[in-house]
Amino acid sequence: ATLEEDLRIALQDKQFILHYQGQFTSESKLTGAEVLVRWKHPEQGMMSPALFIPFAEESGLILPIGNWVLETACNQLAAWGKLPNMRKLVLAVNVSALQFRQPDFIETVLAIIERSGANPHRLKLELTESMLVENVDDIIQKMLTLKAHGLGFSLDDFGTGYSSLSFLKRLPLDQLKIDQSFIRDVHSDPNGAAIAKTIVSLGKSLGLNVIAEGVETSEQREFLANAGCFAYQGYLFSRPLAIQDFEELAMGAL
Ligand code: G
Ligand code: G
Ligand code: MN
Ligand code: NA
Repeated sequence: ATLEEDLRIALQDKQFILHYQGQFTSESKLTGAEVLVRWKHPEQGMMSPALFIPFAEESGLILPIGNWVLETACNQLAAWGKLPNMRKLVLAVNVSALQFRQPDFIETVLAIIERSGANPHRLKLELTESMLVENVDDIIQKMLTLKAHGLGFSLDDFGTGYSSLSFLKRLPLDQLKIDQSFIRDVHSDPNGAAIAKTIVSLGKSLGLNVIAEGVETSEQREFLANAGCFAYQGYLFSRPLAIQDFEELAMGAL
């Protein structure tokens, strides 16, 4: 079978699952998670989205897959809404360019939220710079509409694209996510360290929350804290976890 056929079957047979990677404050308090899709392939085992998302984007299958991800994340949020330890957690969902560009993107997102009963204030959408360069006014309008319903926006992989500062300033973002390539270099490369520091202060001067991604060592964490970054995601804190493991983590059992 072709990859496209396999992906269609995967959708039908519910072969996708979500993993949850915690996001933490400088006091190591859990504030939420990024939702990361995996494909439980019947023959090849757990398959990374890095392998199938690009193809899903090309074939358009990212639309039903993306809807499934959003719906599953929203159902989770709705279930957590009833649990004291979980109800403040925010879920960050990756949105691909093709999804965001759909004329009915807003209606689709709002319908999923409505159906699930999730609190929209607990939902954050992760966008990347490359998807925001065309039709900027239209993009801003879409973001504003969803923000009016309570959703937040994070700019993923920040620093790897080509955003100008004036462009960044126009976007109604809530958060910048420093790309892990800069975090990795913080102690090996003075330029990496300078870039990470610059992104933190840039984000702050734009009034945005800044989160560092791919934090693996306590040295990196310390460097970031000194630079004024107080939100972290990375293996030092937690790997992406299956739902049961993530819930245990959130309940303080891990
Ligand atoms: O989870 P990580 O292991 O390997 O993810 C690899 C890539 O796949 C990352 O770039 C991540 O943003 C992307 N990704 C993970 N989950 C989703 C998803 O639900 N939708 C989209 N569009 N991308 C995702
Ligand atoms: O592109 P995006 O930023 O959405 O994808 C996040 C990716 O980063 C996922 O593939 C996730 O598994 C990976 N990731 C998260 N934390 C770490 C980390 O501490 N180290 C490394 N190497 N990868 C990480
Ligand atoms: Mn992401
Ligand atoms: Na990222």
